Amino acid sequence: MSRPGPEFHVISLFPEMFSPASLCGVTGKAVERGLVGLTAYQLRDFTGGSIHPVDDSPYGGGPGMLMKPEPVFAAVEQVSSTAPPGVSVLLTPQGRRFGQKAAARLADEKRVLLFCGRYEGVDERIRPLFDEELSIGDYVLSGGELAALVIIDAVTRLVPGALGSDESTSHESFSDGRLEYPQYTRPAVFRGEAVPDVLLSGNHAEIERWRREQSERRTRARRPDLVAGDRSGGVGRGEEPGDD
Ligand code: 4H4
Repeated sequence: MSRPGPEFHVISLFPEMFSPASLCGVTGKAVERGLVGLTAYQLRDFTGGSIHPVDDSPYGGGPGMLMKPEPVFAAVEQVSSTAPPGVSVLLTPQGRRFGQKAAARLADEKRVLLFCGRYEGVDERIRPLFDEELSIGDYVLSGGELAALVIIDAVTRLVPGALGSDESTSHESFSDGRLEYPQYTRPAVFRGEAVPDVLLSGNHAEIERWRREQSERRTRARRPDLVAGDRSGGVGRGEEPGDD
């Protein structure tokens, strides 16, 4: 069955985090309507039996545990062999920063495999298994599952039909490398603050001009890095820094 969006295949120690009930709103509806696919796999099912652990202590000492390579290879190789061709992503703080451009790129994929790390990270020999490593930000989570949910949501809302017919992502923040302009709804005056007159004028050319100007002003004030085209985000495997 061809669908407008990708099949997401998530490998995790907590696949229950990806149950339809967890995906509310736009993303949950998109899964229910078959616009995107979502299958979550329990990593422990790929250990060859309950006596085999998914983690072990690091060689050379150090805090915490690492994810062992065997179950990860078994899981990724089996899932990749049964799914359509696509991209495999390791979620880690050490990955390239995930951004709107990456969301648009992944939305065009037939299949997106997301591996959710846990513990203190993964055995280094696991990394080459993946096409790319992505991070949702410079902080350390307890697991990659929340990062996977962020990516699934950001990608799914870009899939044609996922948003209501009268909604579009073209005016949204980051869609053109700029932050969205200020928006207002009724009432026209709230606690003494009025909606800008231009938005009530019905003059669409003036409204468009005002919105472009406000978007530029807000971006310069809050995210000068976007204006300068600065790509100082996370760093991928030996590639130029920056989100994509
Ligand atoms: C991986 C924690 C690696 C620590 C993890 C390390 C993120 C993130 C995340 C569970 C896993 C953490 N995933 N964006 N941020 N030893 N995942 O924090 O490299 O510091 O995507 S380590």
